Amino acid sequence: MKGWNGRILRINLSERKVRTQNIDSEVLLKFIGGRGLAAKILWDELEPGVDPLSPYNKLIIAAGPLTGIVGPSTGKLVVAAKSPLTGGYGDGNIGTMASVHLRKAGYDAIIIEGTSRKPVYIYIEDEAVDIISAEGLWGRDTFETERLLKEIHGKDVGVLLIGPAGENRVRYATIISQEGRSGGRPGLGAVMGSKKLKAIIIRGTKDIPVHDKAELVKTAAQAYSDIKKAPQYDFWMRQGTMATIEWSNENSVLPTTNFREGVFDYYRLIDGYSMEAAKITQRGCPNCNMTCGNVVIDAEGDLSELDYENVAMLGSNIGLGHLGKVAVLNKLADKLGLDTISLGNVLGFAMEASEKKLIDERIEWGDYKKARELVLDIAYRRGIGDLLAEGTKRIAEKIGGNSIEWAMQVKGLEVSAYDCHAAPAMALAYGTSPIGAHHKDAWVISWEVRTGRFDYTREKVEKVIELQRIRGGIFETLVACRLPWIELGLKLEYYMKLFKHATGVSMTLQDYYTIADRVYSLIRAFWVREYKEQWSRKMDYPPMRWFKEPLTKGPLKGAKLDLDKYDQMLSWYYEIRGWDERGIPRKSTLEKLGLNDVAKTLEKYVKLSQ
Ligand code: PTT
Ligand code: SF4
Repeated sequence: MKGWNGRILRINLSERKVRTQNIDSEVLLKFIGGRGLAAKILWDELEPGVDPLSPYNKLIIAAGPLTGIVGPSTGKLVVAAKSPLTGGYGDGNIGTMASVHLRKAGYDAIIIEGTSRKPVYIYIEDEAVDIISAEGLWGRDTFETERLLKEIHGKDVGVLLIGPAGENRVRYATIISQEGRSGGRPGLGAVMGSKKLKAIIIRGTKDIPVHDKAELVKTAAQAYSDIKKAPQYDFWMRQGTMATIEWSNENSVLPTTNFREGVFDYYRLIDGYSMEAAKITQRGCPNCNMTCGNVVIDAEGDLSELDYENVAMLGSNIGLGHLGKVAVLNKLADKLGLDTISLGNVLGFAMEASEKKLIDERIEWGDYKKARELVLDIAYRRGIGDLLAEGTKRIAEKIGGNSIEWAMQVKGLEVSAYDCHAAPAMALAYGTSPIGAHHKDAWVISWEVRTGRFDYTREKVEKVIELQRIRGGIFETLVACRLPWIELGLKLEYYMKLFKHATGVSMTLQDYYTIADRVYSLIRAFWVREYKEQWSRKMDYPPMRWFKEPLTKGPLKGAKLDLDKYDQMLSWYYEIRGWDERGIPRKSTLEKLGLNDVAKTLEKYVKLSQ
């Protein structure tokens, strides 16, 4: 079958063995690639209950049929594993030249298993795979490591690597590429570190097989042109995701002081216009004509690449209204390999815990000097940093009080930068995201702000599911960036056309929704198999702060969520998905989605409803 390479590279670091395996075309058609393929491999191959930081966890790096081909923003890869932060399925999406090189080297995915005794990195050049000592690289930051590796292997390679945070198994360490691309929020960097794997370097020299190259190039050219013609294109090129700071503040969703509030008095000092004043260049992922990585000079005179999430979480959420200083914290996170969203949550949580005297450390809101120190302490697990490296859920369990209510996480993964005191649909999106509280699967907030903040309707639930099907299903399995579609309105039909020209397989949007639902139910089955009888619908609840503590400032002062009404939305959500009242896929649903084997296995762990 064209469109896929049909091959996986399997590398066992304990045994230092490398082999390639063919992937069944049936599996590719059922799961497509990226997240779909990764979830299928993890379900099939992981023993339930394995320690995510043990040799028995597997790190999956998976492309899809659009990855690396000519087409808008197709330079993306999915990284996945059992998460050390949540204990469930975890993945992330990273823009990197490694995506293009992986496909050109002749693979659709890499499975890394086992653990090396000593630090190593992997060098892949088409069929040749070397496991090389990384003794001289261990301990170095991600920027320096990438520079050194490129000195050895040349610039024409793709690089995925970890920093000290991943080496020290910080539970929200990520995988970094190209000095500012980061993927794998649920601790995928820690998984890599636990395998003593510092980096993966890939060089591919072949053509990516496609079904109809001429039609593919024609469709891609039209799509690129539509992107450039979008009315918002020029403004996007100026501010990228940073424009969201102003929007979020206006709509009272800008996370402020650990999500107590949705407005920040100093938002102007960290918004897209402040960023423009400090911007010196922009960069981005391969094959993209709307590059959104805005690079500014930080308060220490270094370069730092800013996105909305980074600035909201390391700015307003910790009470810091100084863009240059926020940029320093962001640069450190990139160099050390820490997820900025969880990091901003942890710092905000620590500041609140200090204020409430639940920890001895004194950390004031907006205290940049202390925050900077803590970022380093977390990455190296020094002093209180060792506790903070565990993520808000585990810290709350340790320090007690009612802190679990304001540990802003779902299933252990910290929430992204949208406050939900007055956004029930967005709260549901966080609650039901397949990796814990991340906005990537259903950024429903902009639709919700346009259509009504305070109602808890079935329509909202349907919208969340529609977005999950498109964002979490289509984009995460084709593996392409979703921003051309969301931000500049590129039509979804383009992706179906690109898929057809790449693979020769025709699919309607509806067909694709079925695949998305299959992947969602499979991931849910993975979670349930891990948690067994401990699984309950409460796992899908957002943080209690949003239900119990109203906003005290801004135009929506007094707003908070209603738990009974949220529960009603959750029931509708389960009903539409074909899951039971516990949020567990029904046997009939699994069978309808062609997951009969999954149903059989899952039944060994929990009683399935019909
Ligand atoms: C993503 C999450 C996001 S989502 C942001 S900013 W965003 C944060 N970025 C971080 C960073 O940078 N450095 C760091 N050390 N940690 C960071 N953590 C946070 O990680 C990212 C873009 C963005 S920028 C978004 S929305 C879109 N996300 C996509 C997605 O998830 N899927 C997809 N098919 N396309 C997407 N396009 C956009 O990609 P995670 P990236 Mg990222 C500095 O990885 O784990 O999914 O978390 O990959 O290459 O950096 O691109 O306002
Ligand atoms: Fe990467 Fe941004 Fe382009 Fe998406 S829009 S591919 S995140 S540079």
